[in-house]
Amino acid sequence: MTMKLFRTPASPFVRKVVVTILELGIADRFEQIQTRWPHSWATETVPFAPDFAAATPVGRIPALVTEDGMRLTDSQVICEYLNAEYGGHRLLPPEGPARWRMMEAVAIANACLEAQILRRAETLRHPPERSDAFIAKMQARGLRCFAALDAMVDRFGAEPDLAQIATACACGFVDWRYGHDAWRGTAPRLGAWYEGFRQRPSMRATEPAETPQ
Ligand SMILES: N[C@@H](CCC(=O)N[C@@H](CS)C(=O)NCC(=O)O)C(=O)O
Repeated sequence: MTMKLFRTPASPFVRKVVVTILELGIADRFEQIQTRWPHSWATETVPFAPDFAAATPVGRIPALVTEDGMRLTDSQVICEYLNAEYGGHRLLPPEGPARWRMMEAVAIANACLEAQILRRAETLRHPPERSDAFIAKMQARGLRCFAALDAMVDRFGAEPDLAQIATACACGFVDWRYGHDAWRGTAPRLGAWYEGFRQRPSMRATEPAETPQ
């Protein structure tokens, strides 16, 4: 039985999961199901296809239904599940100081992604509801996260791991959605590292594109 992954091409959280799948070499175990999101997703509950509604009570992507029917609804949980059950913990150690050092970067990269998506949702609102102050707050949070990740680049190893994957997806999303953000100015070493990591086949195969509405 295959696992079902609900996805869109725009979501950086989905991208984290798909890059993880490709790096683990387990793509043949998944059926990837596209979901549709009209721009009103930013403020309203949009109609869900029945299979997506059955897969997640949260109504967000990524959502995974495992081979034994478990429903996992968060990209970090999904990546850790795949790493543990199908990857022999190759992308994140199961315990010990090395795990927590990696998780320190993972948490910052995930917060950076969250700020980018909250900013996107706010941008999709129409004036006068849209708050430029909130958008600026999310932009500033993202830039602080990039600066913090810049200071962690030295610990990234030659082999990919979940910290690098989450970080690269944050860099990729900001370039795609907010190309005018000067994040490389505050994070030059991260920018240089990303130029290498983005050439990996897993990253090239998951370049973001607009979500079907
Ligand atoms: N913490 C969650 C965040 C997932 C998330 O925010 N997904 C967005 C797309 S990038 C979504 O589905 N938004 C729809 C909504 O909030 O209604 C994760 O890591 O999976």
